[in-house]
Amino acid sequence: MECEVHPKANHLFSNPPLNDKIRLVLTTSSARPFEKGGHLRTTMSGKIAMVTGVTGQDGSYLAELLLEKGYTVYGLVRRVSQPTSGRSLINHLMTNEHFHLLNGDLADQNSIDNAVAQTQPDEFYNLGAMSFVPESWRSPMMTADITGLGALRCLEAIRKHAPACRFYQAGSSEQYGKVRDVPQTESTPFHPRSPYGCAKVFAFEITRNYRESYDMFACTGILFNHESPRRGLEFVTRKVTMTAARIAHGFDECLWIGNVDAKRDWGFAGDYVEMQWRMLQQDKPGDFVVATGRTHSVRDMISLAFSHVGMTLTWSGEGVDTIAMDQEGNVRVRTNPKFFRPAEVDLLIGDPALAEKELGWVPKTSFEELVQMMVDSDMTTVQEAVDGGYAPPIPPE
Ligand code: NDP
Ligand code: GDR
Repeated sequence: MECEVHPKANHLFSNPPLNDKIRLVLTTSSARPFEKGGHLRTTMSGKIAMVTGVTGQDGSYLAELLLEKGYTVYGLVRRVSQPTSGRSLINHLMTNEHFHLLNGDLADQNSIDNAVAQTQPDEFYNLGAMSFVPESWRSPMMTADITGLGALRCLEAIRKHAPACRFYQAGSSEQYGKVRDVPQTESTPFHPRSPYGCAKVFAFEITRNYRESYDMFACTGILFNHESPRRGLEFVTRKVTMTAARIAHGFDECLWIGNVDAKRDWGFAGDYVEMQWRMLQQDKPGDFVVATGRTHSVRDMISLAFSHVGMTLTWSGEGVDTIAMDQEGNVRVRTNPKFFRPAEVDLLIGDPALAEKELGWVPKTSFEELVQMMVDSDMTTVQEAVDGGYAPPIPPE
């Protein structure tokens, strides 16, 4: 069975209009120009990369980076009934003749096998996952299947159909969970605290095992939290920056939050995808911590974000009684127990020394610049909604 090149619906790309030649290539299976020996191949001399999770925060930045570097990029996307919605982060790439979507699902071995067999990628980036930690307690089986077994399915597809392909696995600081060392390094033992963290530990171990068992070029980046204006609205930083923007425009009174004492090592996603690419350019495969080496509490992140919309917060209370007031005495932050987790990861701070020493990688964007960037972006988004007469985005409950 051949995997289908995803049809690029014209109405998605009406501005700028879709090039006629590209439309012909991509909308009819008989018009594929790349077929040679039954394989889809690129007509340019650059490398071929496959990216799962291409519609997400990291996938969209990584696809941009790889296209800039001259790669042909195949994004593996889940079939949706209405392809016009839910792919907003990559709409701007759809007219690029070196960017293609293939239907596939990390739950389905056949679809990954077919995609790998037909595209013969040089590099495979597995960024797809159920990535929201609280959801992993509600859906632990699905999380284990997609976030954990999904990595194994990618490795199997590569082993069988393209064994020289280099593999990147999106590992997580959630693997450390209840941390044994401060800061966390490549040799810190794992103690995951959520089904998501457990699934990522499995993915890490199976990636290492395939490297050792089959001599595959397979690496895991153990990435600490990284954020951007493209971050999903359910994650704490984006929830905070969007809510601050909504409050500044009068849409909300206050932010409802969970544990503000948790500490995270937050970096900028645009910096981190550069390191994902560098890991696959090494001479030998290996695993790396990707972090800033600085940590901040959720409370401090909220104070910083609100200061950018002109509110100076004063905090009081503890645990579920925590609140924060602005300089005029309005309560701007309240706590809701439903945002607390069954088991929390209290403190994460990564040591990126090996990444700098071996691959020359250092994060370029500071925490302060990151928060400013996200607040500015959300202020613009809300202002555009006001000007356009439609409702601005609301972070999910
Ligand atoms: P996102 O949640 O933004 O994106 C997740 C992606 O996975 C989406 O493209 C989603 O597709 C895709 N996906 C989900 N389920 C499936 C499936 N069954 N089959 C195929 N694709 C699927 O995550 P990020 O971009 O933030 O993170 C990228 C990766 O890095 C993830 O693996 C995450 O766990 C990991 N990570 C992220 C960190 C961070 O701070 N951002 C830190 C450490 C690790 P769809 O659009 O269809 O939902
Ligand atoms: P995390 O990110 O779980 O670290 O996983 P998230 O932004 O969801 O939480 C960070 C910390 O903030 C606390 N918190 C809240 N979190 C959310 N989402 N909503 C709230 O209202 C809230 N209040 C407090 C949390 O308890 C937590 O301590 C992210 C994901 O991208 C994973 O996929 C990735 O692997 C890890 O980062 C590294």
